[in-house]
Amino acid sequence: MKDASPQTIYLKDYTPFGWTAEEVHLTFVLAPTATRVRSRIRFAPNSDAPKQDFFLHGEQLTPISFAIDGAPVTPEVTDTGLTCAVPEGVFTWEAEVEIAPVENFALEGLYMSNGMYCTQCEAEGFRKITFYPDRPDVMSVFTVRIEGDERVKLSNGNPQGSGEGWAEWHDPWPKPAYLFALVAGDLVNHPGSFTTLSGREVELNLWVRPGDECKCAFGMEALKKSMKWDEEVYGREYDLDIFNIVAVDDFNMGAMENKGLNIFNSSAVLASPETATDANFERIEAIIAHEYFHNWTGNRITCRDWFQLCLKEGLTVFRDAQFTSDMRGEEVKRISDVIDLRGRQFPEDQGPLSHPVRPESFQEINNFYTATVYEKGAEVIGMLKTLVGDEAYAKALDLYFERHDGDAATIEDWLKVFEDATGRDLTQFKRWYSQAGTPHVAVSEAFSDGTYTLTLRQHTPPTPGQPEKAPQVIPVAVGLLSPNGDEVAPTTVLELTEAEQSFTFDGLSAKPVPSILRGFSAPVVLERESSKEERAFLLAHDTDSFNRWEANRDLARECLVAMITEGAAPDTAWLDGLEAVIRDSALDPAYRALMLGTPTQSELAQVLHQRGVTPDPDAIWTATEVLKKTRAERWSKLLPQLAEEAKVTEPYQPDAEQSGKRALGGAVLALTSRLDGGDAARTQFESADNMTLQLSALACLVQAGAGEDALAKFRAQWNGDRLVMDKWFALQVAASGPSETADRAKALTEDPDFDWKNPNRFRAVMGGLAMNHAGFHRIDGAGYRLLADWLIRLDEKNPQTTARMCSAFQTWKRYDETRRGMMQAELEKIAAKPGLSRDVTEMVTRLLS
Ligand code: 0A1
Ligand code: ZN
Repeated sequence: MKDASPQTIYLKDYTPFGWTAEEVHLTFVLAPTATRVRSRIRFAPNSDAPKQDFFLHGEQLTPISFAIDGAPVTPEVTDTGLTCAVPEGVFTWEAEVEIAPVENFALEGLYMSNGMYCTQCEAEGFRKITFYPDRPDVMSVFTVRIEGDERVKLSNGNPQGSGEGWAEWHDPWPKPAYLFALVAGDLVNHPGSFTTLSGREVELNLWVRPGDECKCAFGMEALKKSMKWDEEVYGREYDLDIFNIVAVDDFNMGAMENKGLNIFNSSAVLASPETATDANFERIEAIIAHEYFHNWTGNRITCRDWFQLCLKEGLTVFRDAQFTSDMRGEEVKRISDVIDLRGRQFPEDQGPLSHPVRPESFQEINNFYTATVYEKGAEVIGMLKTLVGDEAYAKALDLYFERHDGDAATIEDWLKVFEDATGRDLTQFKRWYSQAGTPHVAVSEAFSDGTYTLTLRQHTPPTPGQPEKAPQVIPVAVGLLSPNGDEVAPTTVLELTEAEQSFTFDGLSAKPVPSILRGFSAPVVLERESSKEERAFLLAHDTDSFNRWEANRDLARECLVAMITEGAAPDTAWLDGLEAVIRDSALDPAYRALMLGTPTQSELAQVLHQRGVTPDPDAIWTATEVLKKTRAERWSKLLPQLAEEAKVTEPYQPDAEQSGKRALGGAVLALTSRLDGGDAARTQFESADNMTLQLSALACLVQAGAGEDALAKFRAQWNGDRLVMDKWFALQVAASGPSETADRAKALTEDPDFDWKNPNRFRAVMGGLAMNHAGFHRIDGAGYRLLADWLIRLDEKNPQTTARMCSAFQTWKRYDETRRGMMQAELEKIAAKPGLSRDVTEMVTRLLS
């Protein structure tokens, strides 16, 4: 597995492939240990490319035979591919190879999950299936024949014929190899259909293992809603006769947008009220939309090379966020996305793994499916839309689809479309793609003679390989409120382009209160000295619901920081201000639930670090606990009232309205459990008829140290359900107290159901450990050791999932000497492991740099 000297690949070195692949014919003769793959490809010289040797990627393939124009040839085969002498003009390449899907635990290429064959080819998995120019700019029309006894045999495109033991598929749309897919197994389907805007009937199928049929209805509806939304909002119609989705249990990521044959981690598609939570339903709806939207942003227009990954991912995340906003409410979606961005992308951007939205070099592309490429990539598109306006955005997108349909495009192409559609020069804006790091925007203000002046200063701290940063274009949405709470200046977008710039507002009768960065108009850290009173004022009066929430978050953060660093008591003035909001039954329960959330412990660690204070995980945990207890006691009368308001009397629906109520109810129950030792939670656990209520009650019981019998009951009830059992594993680690987290996690790894080769199960325990801040950072290093030992073990089977989980150590440098030393030692231990994969080698090298 070890690559002796992993190679670094650079964006600047891009050269096109010397041939085009005119058409591709593949035949699979399936067998678990000896699948035969025959390929027949017509290659033609590519006049746009420099002269080069004919090289095809190929890894872990057993060659059987090769021929060119029907005559056998003997290429030179290495660990990474082959070279071969080829004729001058057009020629037909044929190869036969053998692979062993049942031995493939990396879950890349063709592998088996519960006896079913499936593939994962993004980013570079196709080279584990056959020899091929496995790069996204080589697009071809694929015809696929599958031979095997499995009842269901699927590939991309439209079915072309089938008979006893075989099936053929033809995909008329040229595509890169990373979008190839094959599935074969004894699956059952949940059917549906969709009529497109132009009246074409599309057959829809959701394929699952027998027994999972009852978990399909929601996913199917989500698919139909996505298809309709993309027609209505982006004018994009589906382009094949059939759309298949398959659920598999063993999958490294959430899902994959293979043309006409999306493959999903079963956790990202299967749901029923009894087995999935509201959050699961919402995630499923978003992922189904995301994969479907890729059909245009990713498949019809793909990426020239993997450096352009954000071209498809940033845009598709942006589109799926728009979809969720439309389905479930804009304000709640925006707040949730910002919480997620700060929780995952900010730490990445502020540590050793920081990289630009469009990286310029990599060793293993799988390591760049990151929050920066995805979520910051989506933020960049949001800023572009804010800067040019909605109409111009729509015009630019139309032009993008018109100009680049069928292309493997670049970020330059994308920005050019906006320049051409709007006449705007985006040279400076492009820095968002090339400069890593989170910009900080400092605010100062002045008021005289009715003129209010806001001065904004931007500064981006250095990141690996980028010591100096140039100013970026930052859209700062600002509104002004008068001291009595009226809005005296509605939201305007200030364009900060210089290192320092002032903006004035005239004709004001009194010094206003500014509401800055409304809707989180840019992914930056806002630095502003403002009084508690002013924040409390915004919490009570801001007309921008995001900033109203943000004011509360700021107050919560300041309160906790004061408790941690000065031993201060909780800020009761803030708690009273918050109480007024929580009591306001005119406000959406989901919004009120978000208001009840507090900054996570890792977010607090980040804030302290930014202020030059070494975070102490135990002190952070204690302060968070004290605050929760204080709130519970202070609001003891209010809680039953809120619980009543949060009750849902209608039959379960995972819609925004009911989910919002249950979210509020869950937050209230968590506080109530601090007072009653878990009595209310036990009642809810016993009577729950849906997973949202059952699981939130169980979490409260475990958290209160009273969950053992409930855990046993839960296990007995759900033993046969893999997805629910993942929750059972995850919750115990996530909800345990800091002193016992690592021991819990260790004990769970000894459980007979800890199937560590299954990424969902591995993540349930090890991800739970890494996310339990104080538990992971236990001062004796037990958390670090346990995780590192398991990462070393998993790497032998599944480098991709291992490498992703190494990011648990990405903040190691911010802690005290003892913890820092222990984390460094664990990272060095991983790095020293003989035979370490290229994926993990790159991650630990970057982490240690
Ligand atoms: N393109 C998919 C995610 C994905 C990426 C890589 C994978 O394997 C390395 C698998 C899936 C998406 O954005 O949904
Ligand atoms: Zn995607």
